[in-house]
Order: sequence, then structure tokens, then C-alpha cells
Amino acid sequence: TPGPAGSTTSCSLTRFLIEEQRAGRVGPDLRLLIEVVARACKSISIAVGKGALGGVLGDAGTPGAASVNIQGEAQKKLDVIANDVLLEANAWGGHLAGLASEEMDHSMPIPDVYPRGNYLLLFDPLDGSSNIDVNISVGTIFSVLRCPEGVTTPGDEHFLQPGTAQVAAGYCTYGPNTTLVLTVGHGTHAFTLDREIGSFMLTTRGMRIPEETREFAVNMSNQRHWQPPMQAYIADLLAGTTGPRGKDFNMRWVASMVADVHRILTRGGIFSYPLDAKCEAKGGKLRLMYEANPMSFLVEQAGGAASTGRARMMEVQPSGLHQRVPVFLGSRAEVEAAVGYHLEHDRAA
Ligand code: P6P
Repeated sequence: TPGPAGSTTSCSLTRFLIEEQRAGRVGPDLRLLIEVVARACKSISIAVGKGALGGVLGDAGTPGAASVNIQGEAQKKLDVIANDVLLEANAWGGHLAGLASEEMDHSMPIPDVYPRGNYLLLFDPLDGSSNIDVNISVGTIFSVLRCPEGVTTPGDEHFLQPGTAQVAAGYCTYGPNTTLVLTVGHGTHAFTLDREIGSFMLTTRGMRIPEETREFAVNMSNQRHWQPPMQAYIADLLAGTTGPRGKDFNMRWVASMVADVHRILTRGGIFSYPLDAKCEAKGGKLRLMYEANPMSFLVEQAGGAASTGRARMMEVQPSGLHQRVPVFLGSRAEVEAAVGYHLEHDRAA
């Protein structure tokens, strides 16, 4: 029988999902969809783990003509490989009506040759891929929505649902170990890949983010480009015991959202990618549909908070598949403090 929160009786992802299904917390189709995504993550982990030996480091495209995605970012070979793995794995399963990827301009209905299911899958196939060539953790992020009733051939507009509509979300971090972190709306749980048997094994049931923290994650090189409330907030963190926060803080920035969020889910902290003068015109740096929303679902299910700095992330009504947003997520009390600086600034304006 399933152990209490925190316990990890030897339980594979498959067993965990079957027990969640028996408990009525996940349906059979969604259970199978998650298993398909997990299998694809195993394949991606193997490709990423080969490093230079796999001949797949570096930029996609031809020398001097790197391929660029809709984000305007140079694609890495592994970005393309990870995307192809997820497309192939999910095409024939029969659980999906359509899928959308950071690496594809538009969403894609499941090909007519296969049966279509009731879900929509969105993913960032390899987030943080600029870190691959320097052997720093990267990851796959995914989000699952219901396909609207009566829609048999979903288009981009059918994906534009708020984060609260997600039925599942997760990421797989490819680091010293490969760990899948998943929620189906009943807690956030971690599964570590046992490479000897090829199964994800439950290693943390019911992750909990500490309410308070002394650790923040932000790219400090953008400091001069931030809006005033962000400047004030970070200045007070840096002032430590000499300032209004009354405690000293530590900083971590991996520049791989999956790695930073995994650390925060594991030991607390606040992650922030705010608006700055460089990304303001685009609405932010990070993408709402397949980065901010799935991470926000996982964080909230672990007792944390996720905000745009002015509103709950998962209540943002999307206007575009690749829409960008400012992001504050992690330890609830610290996110609320950061939001306070923004709301106070707006009130005074
Ligand atoms: P910067 C990776 O490219 C990413 O999308 C996130 O994974 C990461 O948190 C952020 O961008 C890093 O951005 O500006 O520090 O390189």
C-alpha cells in the first residue's frame, strides 16, 4: 500500500500511477500519457548523457548557418533530437489530440493515421540547452491540458488555457542523476531513474517547499535593467542583516530553470526572472505555457507560490502559444515579499 507522505516504499512510476488511478486521482488515459512522456525522457537522458561522445553537442543546422527557433534562439542539436523524441513517442499513443513545443512555431494535431485522445501536451524539450556544451544540468518541462470538448483537430487557440486548467505537469532533470518530478494535482513527487532496471523509482512522495528561505536565484547581470521594485527588492536581499530583511541571503543561478527549480523544490528558495529593459517589450524572458505554468503547478502543489510579480501565475489568461511572462516562484513567504515590493510600487505610482 502507498506509504505516508515522504515515504518511498520501493515504488516505480508505473506502480505509483496505477495506485493514483485506483485512488481516482488520475484517469487511465492520462496515466498512460505520463508513462509515454517518462519513456521519452529516458531516451533524452541517454542522448544527453553521451555528451561529446554522442556527436550531438553544438548548434543544429550547418556551420555558419545555425538553425534558429521561433524564440530567435540558436537551436542545439540536442534541442532538435529531444523534440523529435517527444513527437515520435506521443504520436501513436492515442492519448493526445495535439501537442505544442518551444521548438515549433505552431501546435500540431496528432497525425490522422493515429487515433486522437482528449489531452493537449506542451513541452520545452530541452530547457537550458545552452548549458549542454559545458556539462551543466538541463531538463525537459511538460504540461498537460484537456482538449476542449468537441474539438477533434486542435489549433493554437485551443492550447491557450490558464495554468489552473492543467491536469498534469512535470519536468525531468538530466544532471548527476535523472529525476522526474510530477504532479497530477495531488502533491508533487520525485522519481529517480534507476539506470540498471530502466525504471523511474519514487524517491520523494510529497515534496514540500519551506515557507521561508535565505536563498534567491536571479541573473544579477541584468540588475541595471530591472524595474524599480525589483531593484529595491534585490537591494534589500543583498543588504542582509544590515537592511530591512534582517537576515543574510545566499544566491544561486544555474541559468537552467529546471535545475534552479529542482533546487528550490528540494530545499526552498525564490527563483525570479523579472521584466527588464531587454525583455520588457516581449513580455519577459520565460515562456508561460511550457515553462512558467508547469513549474508553477509543481511549486504550488509543493506548498510554494508562483507569481508574475503582480498576479498569480496560474491565473494568467494566455494570449499566445509562446507568450512570455515575468516569473517569481518558490518559498511562499519570499514570493509574497517580492510581490509586495511590486504592489507597493504600483500603489505609490
Ligand atoms: P539567462 C534557459 O535558456 C532559460 O530559458 C531558463 O532555463 C533559464 O532560467 C533562463 O533562460 C536563463 O536566462 O538570461 O540567465 O541566460
